[in-house]
Amino acid sequence: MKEIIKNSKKILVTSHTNCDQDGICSALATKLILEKHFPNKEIVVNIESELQKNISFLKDFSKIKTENLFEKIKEFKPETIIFTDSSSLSRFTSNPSEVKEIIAKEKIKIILIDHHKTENDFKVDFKYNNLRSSCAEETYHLFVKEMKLDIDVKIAEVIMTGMIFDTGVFSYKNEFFRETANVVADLVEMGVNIEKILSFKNIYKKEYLEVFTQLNKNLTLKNNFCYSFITEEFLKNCTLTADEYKHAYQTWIELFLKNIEGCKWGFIVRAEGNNEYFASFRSQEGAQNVRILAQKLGGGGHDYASGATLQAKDIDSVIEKIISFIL
Ligand SMILES: [Mn+2]
Repeated sequence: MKEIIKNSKKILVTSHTNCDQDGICSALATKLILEKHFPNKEIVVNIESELQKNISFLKDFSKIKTENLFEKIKEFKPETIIFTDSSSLSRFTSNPSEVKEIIAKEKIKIILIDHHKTENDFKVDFKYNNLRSSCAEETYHLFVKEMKLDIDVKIAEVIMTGMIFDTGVFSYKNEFFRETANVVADLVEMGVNIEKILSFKNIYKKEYLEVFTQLNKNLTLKNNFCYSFITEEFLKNCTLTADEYKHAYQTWIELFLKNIEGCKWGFIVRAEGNNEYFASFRSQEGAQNVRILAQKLGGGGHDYASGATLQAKDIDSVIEKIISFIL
């Protein structure tokens, strides 16, 4: 790894499309650490994706490029490309075959830093993956613990942000929790303020409350589950962008859908336009396998978080159909 870096003047760091905070943070941390220790190298982060704006407070976030990856490689001519947070090439670009070709033709060295279980589907020269709970945490172990490259509080903040987002604020199951906790302790000791990061994570536009109101108003409680819906009419008058709208109803789902007293699971149906509806299901562990339910409706997902797209004449008939599968 050190040899590859030493022998490269130009390094391109990238992460996956539809990029989440951990993808952005692992790429950004990689760039910042290398820049700090190899100041004579030219290092660029380019992610072929829209970027999550709620982490724009991080150092050098505004320097991240979002161009087509293949075009960027042609223009920048890197000797090394570092991929983070995914192991399949088609997740990094809409032109995977062209990217593969130019890598082979220009003999570009490839470094992969990931934490997912999937095997890489493209040739790499160095791979770092210990199945940790976030890719940001992998970058900490690789660069700080193994390569002994020290970091400052700004870089520590980038790493902590990736960790916070990918672990559901340290609530998801984590086989290496003690390791994760040790990294958190290191970063806090360096001066990272967790409360500050959370204040950016939990920021809502005023209009989100209208989505909440719609879902609160339409909430129906049954024996042990609940459901709600967002009508076509509401969607038509909604001024939020598609991303904001999604963030709004997802926030409501996270806060309430399986957490209403007496209701351990539930679903919401939302109109998507053109007689299309989407149903999201959530359940507390052990209450209801909502994957099976979603599969019956032509969808899928996990045992306790799933979804399905349905065609129907109106929202009432969608809800009726779902309830007929439950009872
Ligand atoms: Mn990740």
